[in-house]
Amino acid sequence: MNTRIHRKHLAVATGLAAVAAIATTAVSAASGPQPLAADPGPFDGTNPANASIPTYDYDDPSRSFVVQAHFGMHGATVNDVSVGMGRSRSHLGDPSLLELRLRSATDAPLGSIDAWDPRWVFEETAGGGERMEIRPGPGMLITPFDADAESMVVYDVEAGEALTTVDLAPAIREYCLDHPEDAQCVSADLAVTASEATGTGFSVVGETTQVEVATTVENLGPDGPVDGVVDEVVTAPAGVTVTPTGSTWDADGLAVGAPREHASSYDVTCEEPGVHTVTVESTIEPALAKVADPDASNNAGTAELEIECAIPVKLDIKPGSDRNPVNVNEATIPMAVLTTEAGEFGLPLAFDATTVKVAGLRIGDRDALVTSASGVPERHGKVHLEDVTPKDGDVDAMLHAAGREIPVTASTTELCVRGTTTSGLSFFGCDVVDVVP
Ligand SMILES: [Ca+2]
Ligand SMILES: [Ca+2]
Ligand SMILES: [Ca+2]
Repeated sequence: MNTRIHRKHLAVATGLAAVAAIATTAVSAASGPQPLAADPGPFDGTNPANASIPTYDYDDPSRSFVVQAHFGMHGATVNDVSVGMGRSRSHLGDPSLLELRLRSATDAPLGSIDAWDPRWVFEETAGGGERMEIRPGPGMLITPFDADAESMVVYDVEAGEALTTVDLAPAIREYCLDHPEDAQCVSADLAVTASEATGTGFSVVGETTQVEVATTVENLGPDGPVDGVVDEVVTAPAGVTVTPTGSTWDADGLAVGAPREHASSYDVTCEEPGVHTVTVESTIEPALAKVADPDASNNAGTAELEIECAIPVKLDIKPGSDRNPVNVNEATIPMAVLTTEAGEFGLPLAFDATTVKVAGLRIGDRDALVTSASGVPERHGKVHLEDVTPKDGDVDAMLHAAGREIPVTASTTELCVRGTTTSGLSFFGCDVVDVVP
């Protein structure tokens, strides 16, 4: 039984090697062709024995990626990634146990570094020798910093497999936000400066209307041009569904002082009658991790649009006639909004026509009614309640429109009605007409 097992991590051995390398350089410089006496150089005569303690150079631009992970036999779990303010030791001469493959934001290869595998440890053998063993456990990878390297594939060369892909972007983002002066970092205040939703804002249950979202983004500087990515997230209240539920678009090459506009379109389908407010929040952020946005408070903009979902109703122009002939000078066109059960005439909801309010009720062309509720009022200013032909026992709402005031023209093919019920819900329905001279 071996009672004196002794192991040391290769990193320690490597660290010592690095120190040895520095020492070697110093010796060779000191033993150069010029003797010290002939070239005093910058030596100021300070006695090393009582010289002040050297101060650490906090402005040393050197920095490194420090990745802490738990290494298993076939994978690694990353615990922490940071940008360390210090020089990464050289990987020159490291064996090809791990290959650390750096990738850009677009996954383009930026080169690779051979590195020791933190899982390898030396173990003393019974005969006094040493052998290398692979042991899962925690380990640290330190590589030179490169602000363009947004991920690092840790590849186990011997096993021929990738252990993990390390996301370096959050660490670069944090570092560049803290160090805008770093030559590798870029500082650009991206902002959403306007966001507006437009649309007709009116539809019926079971049908779809569009919402257009116009968003303006801008690079407020100081650096540019830079690429931004805008994320739009839709919030749909109960009563409507919106597709898609969001979108992402690129604002590439944003130069300082050159705003960029973009339009997105969403389909809003009414599920329940009533007024529903759809919200779209647009948020911009730099595409690259090395681009720091010093002010996050202006990165989002919100656009809202109210969608009025009406109850679709059955309108019967000239009850008793299927052809519905009207002429362009007709003073009074009779029409009825029918009381219906859900499913009747293919309508999704039941409708009680006795709840029709005459106030605000308008009759006319579909587009004018949908976009601006423009049409003519009920000609007599009242709703005539009666069970129209064909009589089915349900009381309907008889209305009359002044056709020449709409006006009905030779090209009119349908007339519609838009109004509200006594409970405040909208309704909408259309019927065909056959315009006769
Ligand atoms: Ca900003
Ligand atoms: Ca009819
Ligand atoms: Ca009826």
